[in-house]
Amino acid sequence: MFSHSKELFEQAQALLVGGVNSPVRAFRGVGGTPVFMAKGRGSKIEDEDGNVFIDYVLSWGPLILGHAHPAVVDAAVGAVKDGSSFGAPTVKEIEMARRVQSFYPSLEKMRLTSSGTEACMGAVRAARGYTGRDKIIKFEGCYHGGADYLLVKAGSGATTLGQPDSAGVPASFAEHTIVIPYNDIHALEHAFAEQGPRIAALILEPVAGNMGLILPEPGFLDAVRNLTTHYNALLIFDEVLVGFRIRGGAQGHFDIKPDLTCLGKVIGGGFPVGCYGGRAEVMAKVAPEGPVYQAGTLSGNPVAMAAGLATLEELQKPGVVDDLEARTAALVSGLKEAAKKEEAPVSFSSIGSMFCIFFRDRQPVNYTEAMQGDAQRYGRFFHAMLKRGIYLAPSAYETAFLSTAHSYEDIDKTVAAFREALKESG
Ligand code: KE4
Repeated sequence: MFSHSKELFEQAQALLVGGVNSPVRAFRGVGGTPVFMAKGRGSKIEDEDGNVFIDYVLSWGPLILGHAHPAVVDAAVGAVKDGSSFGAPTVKEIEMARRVQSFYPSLEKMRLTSSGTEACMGAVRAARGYTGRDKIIKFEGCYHGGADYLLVKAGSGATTLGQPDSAGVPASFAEHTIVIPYNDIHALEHAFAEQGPRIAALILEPVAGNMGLILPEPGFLDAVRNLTTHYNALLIFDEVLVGFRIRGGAQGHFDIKPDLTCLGKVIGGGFPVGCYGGRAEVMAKVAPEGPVYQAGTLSGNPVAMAAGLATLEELQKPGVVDDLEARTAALVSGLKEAAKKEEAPVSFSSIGSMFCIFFRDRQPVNYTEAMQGDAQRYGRFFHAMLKRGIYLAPSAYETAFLSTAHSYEDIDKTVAAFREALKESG
């Protein structure tokens, strides 16, 4: 079933570290050989052996319209025919900023980048530049990309590989990073009581998607907002992963206004992208207006802007998000029913067009509880689903995504495969 992927993986490992260009793709969290993908269309993705899968990874979130959506393909091809990059301002960047602001009014001013990592780095640096303070608070299991001082108790691939604190990061680089458990208001109050006047910012995933999908407990985000305001620290919502997958964003859904927001993934339509922005007086600190330097050769790239604009345009059409969320809810309720019939020790979380299956009898509320899930069983389950044509994240610590291309037929097939895979992986 995967003979060509196996050959290709041999070749890849001779040249590319771990045979991949991002660790979580290496299947270390589930065992076996990574599947080399050849093409995608709609909800389906096809590997180099010709196997076709219903795709719930969707490039880790960006492909909210599914693979190769005609509007996105046309926009990107049209843009690249006029030149792929200029290193100069373009109209598309203004259009993207306007579109982003229509979804996220809290972004009074913004800066486009080429990755979520750069967006998070830019936001933290702007916060430090604006406040003149050094300390930042992050939460265990939240992942904000690859900046040294954020790779501390990080989720996603860092946790998948069992290295939430990366090697190669000098202790001095992380000494200003305060890490506390997600959803732990008491720990939050204590951290601020101890360090409040020195805290530049608190950065968090308002809905955590990198230790599985973990929702904020009632009152948690209010506490985060009240404490940052009280101590004049800035609140940064990292919505790189959940952005545009929850109506109004997590900030709209929970009605909490952050000072800065980080975005990415969806706004690039599958091309490299990131964005950070927020209060105008904070962003005024960023070069060339202010002294906080941040730059990028391909920032606001016209091809990524065209693909992202086509994506957002589709999302804003009447009924599209309603339908996407209805299909997500239908899938999750089908999975829950199947799990009940199998009396399997699994729990689920979902919001907007995302969901997560935990091999744990209760939904975790923080990193420690997420780590108590049965990761070995998830590995067996992952492969049982894979051979039934369902492609989930090759890690127990990620989030699954739907696209507008996922059909009710896909959903029925997924639920049927799920029931079989539960039995097989037991
Ligand atoms: P990128 O630098 O990968 O574009 O974005 C970093 C990032 C920042 N913030 C959040 C909340 C994120 O989820 C991410 C990246 N997400 C992971 C998957 N959960 C990317 C997949 C990978 O690393 O290969």
